[in-house]
Parts: sequence; C-alpha cells; structure tokens
Amino acid sequence: MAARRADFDAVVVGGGFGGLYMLHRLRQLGFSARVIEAGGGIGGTWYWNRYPGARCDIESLEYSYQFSPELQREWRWTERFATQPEILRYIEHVADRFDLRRDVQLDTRVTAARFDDATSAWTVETERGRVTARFCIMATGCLSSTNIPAFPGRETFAGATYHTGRWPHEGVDFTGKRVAVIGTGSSAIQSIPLIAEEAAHLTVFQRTPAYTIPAHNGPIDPDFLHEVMDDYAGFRARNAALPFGANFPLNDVMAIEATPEERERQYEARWQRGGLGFITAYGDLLLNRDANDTAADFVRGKIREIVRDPAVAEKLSPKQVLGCKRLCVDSGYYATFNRPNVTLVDVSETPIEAITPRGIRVGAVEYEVDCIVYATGYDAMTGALTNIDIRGSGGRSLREKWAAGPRTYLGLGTAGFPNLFIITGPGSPSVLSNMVPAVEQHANWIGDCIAYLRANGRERIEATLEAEDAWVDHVNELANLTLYPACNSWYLGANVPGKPRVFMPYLGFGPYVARCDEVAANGYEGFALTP
Ligand code: N01
Repeated sequence: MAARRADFDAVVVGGGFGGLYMLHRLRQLGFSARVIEAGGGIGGTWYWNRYPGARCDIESLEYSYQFSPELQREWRWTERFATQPEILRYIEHVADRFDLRRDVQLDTRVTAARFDDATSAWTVETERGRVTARFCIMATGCLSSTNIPAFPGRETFAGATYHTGRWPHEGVDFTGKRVAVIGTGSSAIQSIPLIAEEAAHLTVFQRTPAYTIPAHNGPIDPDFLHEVMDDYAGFRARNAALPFGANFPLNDVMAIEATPEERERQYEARWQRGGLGFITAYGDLLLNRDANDTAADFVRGKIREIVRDPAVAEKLSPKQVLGCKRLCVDSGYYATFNRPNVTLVDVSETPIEAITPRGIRVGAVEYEVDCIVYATGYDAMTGALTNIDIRGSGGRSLREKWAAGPRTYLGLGTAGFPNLFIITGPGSPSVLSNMVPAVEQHANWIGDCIAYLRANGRERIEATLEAEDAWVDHVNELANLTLYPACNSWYLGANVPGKPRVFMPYLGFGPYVARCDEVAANGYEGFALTP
C-alpha cells in the first residue's frame, strides 16, 4: 500500500511512549509515517511532568519497552521506581538508538483531523500546516489534557501558578515562599514532601483524601535484577498474565475468609514491600466492600501511627473504597503533615470559593500564598481526543459522538471514523494496566492490522456499530462487577464538572489481549473492511 493519495501512510499524533513505538513498528512494516508532537521534545507525559518528586509508580524493569531484547539487555535502571528525568533519558535513548527523531515533528499542535470519504484519507490540521495520511493514529495519552478547575477569580491571583503536568523546564525555587497545593492525587502526593522541605509554608487543600502506599524506593535489588535479566521474556510473559499486566503478586485468598491476624500479616507484608501491589493482597479487595474495608482500616491505622496530630490524621484518612480512585505510591507523604510548616485544609464540605489576588478563599478564611500549584489532574482518557476537532465519515464529529461518554470497539477504533486508531483509548485496559506494554500491544495490533489491509487490498477499516455497542456493554458489565464505580474517580470522568459518568478503562489485561488477538485472527471481526 503506497501513500498514493496522501503524504504518508500514517500520521501519528503524539510523541510519547505510544507514538514513538508506533512509528518504529510502522517503519519495520515498510510504511511511511510522521509523528506530530505538541511539545518541544519527545516523551509525552515524561516531557511535561517535571514537578518535584515525579516518578513512576510501576517498577522500572517493567515500565520499559520489550520490543527489542537488545534494548532490554543494554539499559540499566538505577532505581526500583524511576524518576521523571531517568525515564525521559530512556525515551531519548530509544529515539536515538532506533533513529526515530527524523520522522518526529515537534512544537506542532494538532487542531483538527478530517476524513475524506472520496479518498479514504485523513487530513490532519496543525498550527503549522496540514498533512494527509491514509491512517490517523492517536497516541495522545490518557492523562495529557490538564484540568484546572474554573475557580472564580483564578486570573486575579498576583503570584505564580503552576500545574503539575505543565511544570517549567527550568524548575521552580520555592525557598522562602508560601505555597498552596490544590489536590491530593498522585501528583500532589509525590510533590508535597519535596515542596514542604523547600517552602517557608505549605498549605494543602484537600477535597478527597487519598490512600497511598509507601514506595520504599531504592536501588534495584541485584539478585532480582539478575533473575529478570536471565529471563526477561519470561518475566514479561508472567506479568502480562496478571490482572493489571504488572508484577503485583496475586493472592487468590479472599480477605473475608482470612482471620484478622492473617490479614494483618498480609497487609503489613504488602505495606513493607511497597507500591501498588497492595491492591492484590487479597482476591476480593475490589469486589467486596467488607473485604475492602479491612484493607482500608489497615491504611487508616497506619495514618494514625504516622501522623502525630489525631485531628490531622483523621482529616487525612480516606473513607471511600480503597483503590476505586487510583491508589497512590509515595515517599514520606503522611509524615510531611508532622512538619510545623505544613497546614492541611479540608475543602470537602466548604469548597474553595475563590482565588483572590493574595491567595485562596475557603468560607470566611483567606489563605495568603505566594504561589499556587494546581495538582488537579486531567480530563482523562478523552480530553486529548475531544480537544482536537476530529471529523469522521460524512463530517461526523467525535466530540458530538462522545458527548454522552466515549464509545469504542476494543478502545482501538470507533464507528463512523474509518482508518482512525487510538492507542490505549477508552475501552482498553490502558491506565489499569502497565502503560508501556499496553501501548506496545496496541501499536503491534494496529501495525499488523494495516499490514493485513495492504495484503488484502483493503483501503478502509471501521468498527461496526454492533461490535462497538456490544463492547461498551461488556466494558460496563465488567466494571459493574467491581467496586470501581463506587467513587468519584477520573476513571469515571467524575473529576471534571459536567463530564458524563462512564467507566472508561477495560478490566483485565490478559483477557483483553486474547480478545484482540482473536479479532485479528478472525479477519478483524467487528470491523468492516472495504476495498
Ligand atoms: O490527578 P488526580 P493527578 N477543588 O485527578 C483535586 C497518574 N499519575 O495528577 O479527588 C479541590 O488523581 C482532586 O480531588 P477529588 C496516575 O494514574 C501517576 O494527581 O476529585 N480539589 C484530587 O485530589 C494518577 O491517578 C503518577 O475530590 C480538586 C486532585 O485534585 C493520574 O496520573 C504520578 C478540585 C487531582 O488528582 C492523575 O493524578 C502522577 C477542586 N475543584 C500522576 N478539582 C505516578 O506514576 C480537582 N481536585 C506515581
């Protein structure tokens, strides 16, 4: 398939982990491709998120590409959980090693993409001109469209403001400053301990307390490193078979069947091991509220042990289901609230009323600060897509199609939008799996699919409405068997006012991969292929 009526076989929007590997895979298959990236450098999330303490909550040996055994062998991670600078260095290394940069156009934001029924090609509009391509592949990331709440008076604030996901490259010096952090999700939890060490005073505005598990970060255990290096492929395959596609040791035992003493031992062991594997301590933690309560009680007990002021400990203690908002991983978060220069303001009942020139007003109190850090998250999973004016067959708008929530088939395609693919789109495991293997799986699947179209003389592929409807139902059925829908998480779009409440990720990496493989093996069933 030559790019007969188009500049390229494919345009890939986004130059993070997903977009870069997609480019590599397309090249291997003999397709021409251009990556268009809004940032001034490659790396996606890891280009933008430079806030203090930014690091991954998946272990380094897993949060990395596996498409090249040589790359896997060569690269040496220095820590169990890698920092943002180290992950960015890794991505840069991959780009150089595989000569990817020459097909990446930086500093170029995509504003629109339009499918032409006559030519079966996409025209992708950017702030710096347009390109055409047979296929348009969205590698725009799940957590890239930042969310800053529309607090009244926001623009009147006289000091500096930052969003964790758009952190200045030169860094920020908080020395001697009175700093406010709004939000207590993963980004806040990582940055708060470090900002507190630097600032004169830190005031944290918390609407919902988060559950966070210590990272116990440090150098990678050399024995474990050898073990993985001896059989990296086996390590990857074993992880892919686990529910989150990551090495969280699974315990099939049910918490409600264990004795209190056994549970205490199990939770303590997981707490000491550190990281997100706390959630797989028992098989029923995300299925049964009583089971979940036992884990939640354990963490609340830890908060009471760590935080000296009982009133502050109580405010920091989450009440919602543990894990239904993403669990956080921290280094010294709860202990930070023992510092004399840190104040916690609960805005759950009395919300932030306004931003004023001098600070933040909550009820009758104005908190005067010099800088505000918005750790207020993202318009997750859909925002980066609906921010682009995407028009499918007959000029249909994606934004309008998804007005009541995203609808996809396998998270990869959406009916009415031929030759459009989404890497880790809503309806795929994405954020509830290890993202790097997830993007590789999608890029491999998309590459194979486009090669299949070429081999079979097909110009156009599009998810059918029936397949999409059935898939959306299936995604929801699975979510409804769990406790995930129980709280206001970004998985449900509940953090963005007015966003439809729809559970977006698919639960279960292994079964998902099997289904994608089956769809491909059956000639891309559920998709309409036309000459
Ligand atoms: O964003 P979040 P994040 N008034 O949406 C609060 C990944 N990540 O950037 O919970 C007051 O989790 C909001 O409160 P509430 C990871 O997948 C990974 O921290 O909606 N507060 C919440 O506390 C993560 O889950 C890593 O009530 C308001 C906070 O802002 C995802 O990115 C590191 C508010 C937003 O938390 C997003 O994390 C960082 C308002 N009007 C991120 N609006 C690692 O790998 C929102 N909030 C470790």
